[in-house]
Amino acid sequence: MKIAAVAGGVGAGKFLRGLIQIVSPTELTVIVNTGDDMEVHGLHVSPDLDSVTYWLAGVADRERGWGRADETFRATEQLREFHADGSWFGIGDLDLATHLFRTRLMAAGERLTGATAAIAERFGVEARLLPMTDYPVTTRVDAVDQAGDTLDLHFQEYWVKRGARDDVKGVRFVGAATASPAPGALEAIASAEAILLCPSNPIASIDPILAVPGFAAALAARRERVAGVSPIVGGAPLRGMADKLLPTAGVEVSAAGVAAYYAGRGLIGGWVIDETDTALEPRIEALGLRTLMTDTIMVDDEAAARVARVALALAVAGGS
Ligand code: FO1
Repeated sequence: MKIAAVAGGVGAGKFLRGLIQIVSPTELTVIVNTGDDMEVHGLHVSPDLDSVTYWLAGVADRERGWGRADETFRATEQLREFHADGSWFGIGDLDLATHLFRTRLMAAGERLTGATAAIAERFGVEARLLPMTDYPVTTRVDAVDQAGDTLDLHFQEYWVKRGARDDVKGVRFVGAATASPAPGALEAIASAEAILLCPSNPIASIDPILAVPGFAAALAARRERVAGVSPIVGGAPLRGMADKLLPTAGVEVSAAGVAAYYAGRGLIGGWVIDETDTALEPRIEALGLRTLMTDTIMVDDEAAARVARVALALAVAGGS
């Protein structure tokens, strides 16, 4: 069965690691957010692509969520002693090898799509990983600091450098309007029997993908076969900062709020929610969505496989 998945970083990685316990990874194409990509120390860093790669390869740090297991940060510690620009971003020593390899490939003329495929292949990842686009697209956060000054921040400056302490006024995806989907991405959505929207941050991870012309229409054309997993459980994000960003788009921080956010754009036919959100089911069904409930907390691969099985069943139940 051909499957396409639309993904951010850590939540998506955990979920996809579960998915490949129950389907052949060779059937899977993952379209990944690159709005968080950043140049640090002259290197092209793609946090969400790397998170998905590491989770699928079984080398992710399960506690931290991002980066590699058994990681050290000696190079970053040295860079901090140098007071190097960008050294607030904690690049692990093993992770550094990925960025060096990617940057070299791209300097030699490879596009991000080709570099991503090469990295995935080196990690033994059998799923096809695609960046959302080969064009530069950057997620910028318009914020106000405690002194009342306005800030225009790269997403990683907002999240990592400043610890999400600023008041967010809006999020923009610079470059998205003139970008094109990576080769093969729209075709993967068009030909999949099931399309899964991973439990990722709707504003920071999924919206950048939807901002690239073509993706929203491709999903809408297959909406009955698109099932999403709520990243919000009991009114709080599974992890990350969705609770801070959703209100900026006028979205209620609940499984029903995020369902409405996607359904209002005609993007999904099914929505998986956590058992603790049972009371929200009538509201979600009133949006015209099929729902299924399970324990969506992905404590291990087995739990993630259970969530993936439910999402897959919901997508396939959407018919042709
Ligand atoms: N997240 C942090 O909270 N602090 C870091 O220093 C940090 C470094 C980092 C390096 C490489 C990488 O692939 C991810 C990294 N992340 C770090 C995670 C990242 O900022 C976010 O989790 C994602 O961009 C959100 O999807």
